[in-house]
Amino acid sequence: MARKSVLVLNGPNLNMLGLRQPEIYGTMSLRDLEGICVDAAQDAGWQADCRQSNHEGDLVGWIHEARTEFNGIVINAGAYTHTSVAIRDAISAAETPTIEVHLSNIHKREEFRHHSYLTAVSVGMICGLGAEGYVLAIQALARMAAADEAR
Ligand code: CA2
Repeated sequence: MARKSVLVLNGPNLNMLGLRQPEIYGTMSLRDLEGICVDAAQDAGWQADCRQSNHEGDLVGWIHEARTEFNGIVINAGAYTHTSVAIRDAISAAETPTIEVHLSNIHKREEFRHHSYLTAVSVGMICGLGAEGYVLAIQALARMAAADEAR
């Protein structure tokens, strides 16, 4: 039987991880973060496909792809979290369990970061735990899928 797979999406500017603002986002690079996600998926018996884009349309297209190609989505949409009805609608249309993650605690930061368009269409949201949030999101998707299958 084919391994289940999770699509891990990172949005705008997350390619800068480890290069700037370590006091907010830590010292880990995007490549390191993606490696951690691949390992977490593997530990859960899944595989992870990690992608990053600075363009909203790329993220929308990949979310559409998840409808038929992936068993779950982990998404850090970066600043699009706070602006993008298009990404929200794509998550709704994908009908694929989605967990929103943020490296920083968006509720401890500027007011404009407190609202997310994505939380209401996601299974849940994890913020403020750095890379650990991605690991927990992958583990949660795997456990939920296993529980669904056992029913
Ligand atoms: O905390 C998060 O993960 C965010 O999604 C990160 C976004 C921000 O707009 C959200 O409010 C919260 C920004 C990502 C920018 O990443 C950088 C990383 C290193 C250096 C500069 C930017």
